[in-house]
Amino acid sequence: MQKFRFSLIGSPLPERAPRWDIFCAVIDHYGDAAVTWRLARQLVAEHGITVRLWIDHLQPLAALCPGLDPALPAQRRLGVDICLWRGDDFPAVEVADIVIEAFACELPTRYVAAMAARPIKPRWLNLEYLSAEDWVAGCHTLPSPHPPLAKHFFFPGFTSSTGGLLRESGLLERRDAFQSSPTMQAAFWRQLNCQPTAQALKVSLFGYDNPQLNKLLQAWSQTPTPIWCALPQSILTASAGTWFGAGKAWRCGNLTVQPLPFLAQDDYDYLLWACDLNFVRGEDSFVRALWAGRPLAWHIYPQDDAAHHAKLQALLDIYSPGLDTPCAEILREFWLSWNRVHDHAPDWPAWQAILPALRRHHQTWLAQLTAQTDLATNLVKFVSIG
Ligand code: TRH
Repeated sequence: MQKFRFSLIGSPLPERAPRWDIFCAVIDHYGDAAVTWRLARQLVAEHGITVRLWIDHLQPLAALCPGLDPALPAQRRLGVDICLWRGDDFPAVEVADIVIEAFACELPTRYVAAMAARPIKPRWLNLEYLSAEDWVAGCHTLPSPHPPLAKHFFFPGFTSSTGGLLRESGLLERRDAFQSSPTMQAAFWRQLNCQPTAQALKVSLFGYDNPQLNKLLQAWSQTPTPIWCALPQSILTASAGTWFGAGKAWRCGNLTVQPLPFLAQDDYDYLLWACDLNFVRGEDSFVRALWAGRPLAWHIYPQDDAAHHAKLQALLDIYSPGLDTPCAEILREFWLSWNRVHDHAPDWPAWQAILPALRRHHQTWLAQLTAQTDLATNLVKFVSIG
């Protein structure tokens, strides 16, 4: 366990262990809760930090962490104090030493006033969304003055000039142990009460509503080799059910789809590790699929102004180098069509043909990412140097 000493603005170092407050406003889906919960757990488990997670909706967190009771406004899980927070009706609590505002959520006025009133001002960071765009490195750790406080931007990212990616210690070793053990994999499938078709390509499918799904299912049903698709609960479950037809088995040609409940966050990792190809979305499932070490198709979080197109392109630009040109083009085309940047049907036969090359490439690329420091450690280092 690594520990750092913290300097607070204009102050001597405190005697006691530092306390962190992480604030999360759930915009939609699971990502905001998923990232802040993952970070909070890692800070407690690996850095010995006392963490309160203030979150304005407990339901998404309860889906990720089944032991959590969404009816309880305050509870402790895995060492993290989880507190329900609603708008500006905020209790008078002692301000933490380090305050993380996730994804530019607005902190309660009363809390900010208490931060400003503290003789020793807390460190205040805005943890931003993940993007591979070039400008991120230039904005990472920039200050934003809020006299008498100072807030700093902290950007996750893919290079050592950014805050890095969430990756808990020992994750890759646990993944390797699982992926090299048929016994562990069989036990996992048993626990989910399902049995992948023998010799099938195993695919997991998680994403946003997507009119391209029907074309993909059609292509999968016509492949010469079997495809077995694990479908944890998402909006795609209903779409796939409609495609198969009410009351019908989820089988067509060489395709079998296995609907699953929404899995606990830690179990979802096992699913990603157990599959040959993962369709993921948003931010956190995408990062977890990277660490799974298997090829992936990413449905990026769609934004009204199509700002996500540039983000998708930026990721392709850093991910593709090293792939030969035809493979890089197939990868790009497939991701663009899955994200409906254009309306061509996803070219499954072309994609399937390059899967072995993609798998090799992914592992090489991942080795570079793995060499970088993880986001939680970078955060702890940043606040420790003042
Ligand atoms: O749910 P999301 O679409 O969240 C989104 C994105 O984070 C987006 O960038 C953000 O702007 C928006 O929220 C507000 O996708 P994401 O980020 O992948 O989060 C899903 C989480 O759910 C992730 O931690 C994986 C987890 N998960 C499970 O725990 N069990 C499951 O069965 C599945 C399918 C996912």
